[in-house]
Amino acid sequence: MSDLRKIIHIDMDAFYASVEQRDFPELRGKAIAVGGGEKRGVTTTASYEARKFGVRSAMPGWQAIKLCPELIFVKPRFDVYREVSRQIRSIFFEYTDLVEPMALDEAYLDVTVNKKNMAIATDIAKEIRQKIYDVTQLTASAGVSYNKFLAKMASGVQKPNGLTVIKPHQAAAFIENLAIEKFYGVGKVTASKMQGFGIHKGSDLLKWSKTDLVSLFGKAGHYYYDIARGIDHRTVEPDRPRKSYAVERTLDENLTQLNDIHDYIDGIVDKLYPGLKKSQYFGKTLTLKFRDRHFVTRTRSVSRTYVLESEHEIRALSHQLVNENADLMKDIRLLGLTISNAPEKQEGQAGQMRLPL
Ligand code: TTP
Ligand code: MG
Repeated sequence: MSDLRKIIHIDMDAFYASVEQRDFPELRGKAIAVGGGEKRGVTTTASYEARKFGVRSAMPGWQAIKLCPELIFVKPRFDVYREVSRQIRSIFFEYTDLVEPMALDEAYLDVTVNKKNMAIATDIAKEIRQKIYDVTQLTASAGVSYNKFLAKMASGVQKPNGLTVIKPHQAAAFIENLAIEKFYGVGKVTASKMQGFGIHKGSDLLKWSKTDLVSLFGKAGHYYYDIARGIDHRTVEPDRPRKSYAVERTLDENLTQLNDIHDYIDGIVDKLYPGLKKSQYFGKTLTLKFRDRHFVTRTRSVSRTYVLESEHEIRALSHQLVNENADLMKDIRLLGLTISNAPEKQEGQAGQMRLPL
């Protein structure tokens, strides 16, 4: 038994553009760009037909049409992309709960241990690609390897509609020949700086000591040193659904007066409520936490049958909890409020592009 992990990286092909070509058959086989338009705005992505002309993500519309005069601009439909994203994620969860979404169309899966007890990660990747196609009529590319960096690099090798495996004994050769600007985590600026030092591909990066890389690139130097050797210990971090949202404060001096405690609670609600809105987390239970000078910590809760969404109501219930426990409110040195008990199926925010460092 080896203790190597089995990581899969999945990335949909020309995601927004493929969805548009799926839903509007007249766009199939055509060079299309989603977003922007000829006069203004930028391209979010382009169909592979358009990429042949050099049209790319983040390219201004005027430039795209210059490269490809027959280009068709299509307006994005984010609701549809989000729906597809949900569909593919539920396929991932059939295999493992260790799913780390990186974008709507992209995720890492750790299938070392998986719900189907499948021994071969490549077989899982094959099945997932097939299921994605069956359910969405869209293609995805997959990379399989023993860490995130290599799985990510692998998924790009045979795009579109490809599956690439990098086995441990293949990693060194793969990295040695990989162009430095293709390394995940090496941005444009870093790549050109590296090229200035004669680092054009993995084999060049391999010659540099950790000390030198850190002195040139700061903390990121550790990462560059490791990935040149195929080392990446980052774990697959699932988006765990939030269980509660809390704000608490330790007080500078103990509060003895009930109205001071009420004032302080107002301040905590002022913090809590915007936080709930920002994280889009609302629940049915409000909990007051307080600690006295003997370090005895107590909690008192109140629940409603409905989700507490009104700031006014949360504030009123907070004061009510203080009043109901007025006899315990002596020499208070910590106060906190927590909202919990959200209805099921509240979705975790779908992580934005996260940098590896
Ligand atoms: P990507 O996976 O980077 O690109 P892609 O799926 O279009 O093409 P491929 O993976 O085959 O190379 O991004 C996924 C979607 O995110 C993409 O379809 C549109 C959107 N996107 C932007 O809105 N702006 C950008 O700059 C990029 C790169 C992507
Ligand atoms: Mg993609």
